[in-house]
Amino acid sequence: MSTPRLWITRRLSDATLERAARDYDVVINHGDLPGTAAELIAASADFDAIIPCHSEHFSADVVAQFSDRLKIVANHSVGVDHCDLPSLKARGIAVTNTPDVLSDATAELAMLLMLGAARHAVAGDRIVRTGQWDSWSPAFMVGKQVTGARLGIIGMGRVGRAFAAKARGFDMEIHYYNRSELSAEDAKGAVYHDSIESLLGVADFLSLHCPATPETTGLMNAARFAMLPRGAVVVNTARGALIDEAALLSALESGHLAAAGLDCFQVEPGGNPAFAAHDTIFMLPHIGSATRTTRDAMGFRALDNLDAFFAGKTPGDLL
Ligand code: 8YV
Repeated sequence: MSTPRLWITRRLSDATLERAARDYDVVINHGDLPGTAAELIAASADFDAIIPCHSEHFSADVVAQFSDRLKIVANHSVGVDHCDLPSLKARGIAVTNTPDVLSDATAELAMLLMLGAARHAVAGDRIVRTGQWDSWSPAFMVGKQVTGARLGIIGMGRVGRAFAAKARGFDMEIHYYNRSELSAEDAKGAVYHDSIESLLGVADFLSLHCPATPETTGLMNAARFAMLPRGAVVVNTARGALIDEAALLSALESGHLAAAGLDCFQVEPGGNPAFAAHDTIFMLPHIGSATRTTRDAMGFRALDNLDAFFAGKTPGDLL
């Protein structure tokens, strides 16, 4: 077989691009803008493989217009909610993702968001930075202690477990909801709840680590925010679709929730402008996996999947 033609839709890490150029007939989108529907459709006629990010949307409508040339979509992401998997499967297009390698980086960011939200990072930074720090008192910027508190995790997959591991370093009491109970070896003492409602009742801190699917869209709505203990802190490094943002805002404005730490939003890029007025919301722009180490590992994992596919083997992360 001649060298497969590969389209890389975004500027991945240098090491990834070098390896891709060594092994494939590769075209890289150095402009680094998200691939449009028209570009994806055109690429399906010119390339055997695409490495996209979550910024490219393989909707049913787009996939229906694909040519037969495209054989594999090797995602540079663990989340695949941007891909209509049944449509891609029906077209005989293989789809892979990059699990495991971003779990620690994402868990680190969840920890940053949890601590920052709990301890007034937004207002504290601004007051010092803008020269408005003109007084101090014992009652000043009193936050919520993480050490020893109860942490609820929804979705105890790889990232959820990595976050639990870091939270154990803060002596947190870990509770989780997952579709199935973990083995004792994986749970490491975390308490299983067989319903989200049961988990919410004990979650002084709540962190979301489940994928966005039709079932999890709007998972945290007004009724469920109300089930959290008063003064709870909510962290989301998974997907914006999991949270009803208007309900989150109401829960913060009413004082029922103390704070939120968000790396994901319903609208990305951009986020929710209504959040900007709230110091209780510590926000980052979807950078959970954005460390040098992890970007290389994600790119290499996507290339490992491609290499296996074009060698006639089953890619390790075939979905
Ligand atoms: C990535 C992510 O930054 O992997 C995912 O699902 O959401 C992020 O960690 C992004 O998808 C890179 O393509």
